Amino acid sequence: MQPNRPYEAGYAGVGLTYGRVPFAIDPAEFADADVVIVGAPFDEGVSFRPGTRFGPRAIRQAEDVGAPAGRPNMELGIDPFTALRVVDAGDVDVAPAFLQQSHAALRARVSEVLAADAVAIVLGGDHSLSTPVMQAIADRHGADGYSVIHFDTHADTGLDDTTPHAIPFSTGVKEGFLLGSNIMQIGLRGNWPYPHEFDWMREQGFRWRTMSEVVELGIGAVVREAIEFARARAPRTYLTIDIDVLDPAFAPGTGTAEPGGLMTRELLFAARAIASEVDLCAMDLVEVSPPYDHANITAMAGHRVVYETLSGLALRRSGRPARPERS
Ligand SMILES: [Mn+2]
Repeated sequence: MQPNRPYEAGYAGVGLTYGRVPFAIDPAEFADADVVIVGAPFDEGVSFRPGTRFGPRAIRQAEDVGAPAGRPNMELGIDPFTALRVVDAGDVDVAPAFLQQSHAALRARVSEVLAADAVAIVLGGDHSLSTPVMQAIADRHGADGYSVIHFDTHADTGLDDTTPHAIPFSTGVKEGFLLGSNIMQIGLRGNWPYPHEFDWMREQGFRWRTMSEVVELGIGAVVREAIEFARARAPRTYLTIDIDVLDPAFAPGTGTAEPGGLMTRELLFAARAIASEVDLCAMDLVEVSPPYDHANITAMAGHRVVYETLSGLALRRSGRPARPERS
């Protein structure tokens, strides 16, 4: 089902699927899909400012291209919407104020996508959604069957079990659906995690690059390191991107902004490079909070991070080298 006219201006129409791809809510329709987009509009897991329940809709509506205009990726020379069959399954059936029930719905939905051998791309929603996403991946491939590349200001490895969006990666290790030695985190800054939490992360084998290390080494070197790390640890990779890894100048619309982060162009490069060089099983883009956004800056960044991920995935599936448009 296609929610728009065959040809429609970028500002017209309901435009409620990501990139105006076909809507496919029945899991039977996932069978021939390469990628299934899933919205997870809940924010009961946050520690500070809620609002990410409005994220999936804002990211989808950040589209500014008509349908079905071509969207060839200038840096790769491939159009992901032509090279891949991408469908949008809409949002999971969330239960207001019942985070566990919303998590269960997302775990079930991602399991259906993985069972169809498609890549799940989840639009958040707060970062607690990584818990059901990783549970679904581990259900299918085992805890040792996947690695994680995680972009974030915060490590989300809280040890007090109180705030759901601050603990998915510690919970995963404690409950056995994530191996601590299989995760690399990029962009950490600010004051948290605290030293005792970093000690725990070291003990579990976590790897990370702080924002200062990214500045010193360069985003290219850090992304290369992450790709090699992920490929060495497991046959497939889960890419999870908290939009607050961006500087608030580039992503003001988020709940726990922290100055001193990545530029949007660096994150777009990273998503494109990683998706073109690892075998992704799932990806998510979390913590876009439209009530704090200005001029759709953050929603647009989230939309484009997903687009670059799709582009990299399309290139990898094509089996050919990139053909960037150069003079
Ligand atoms: Mn996070």
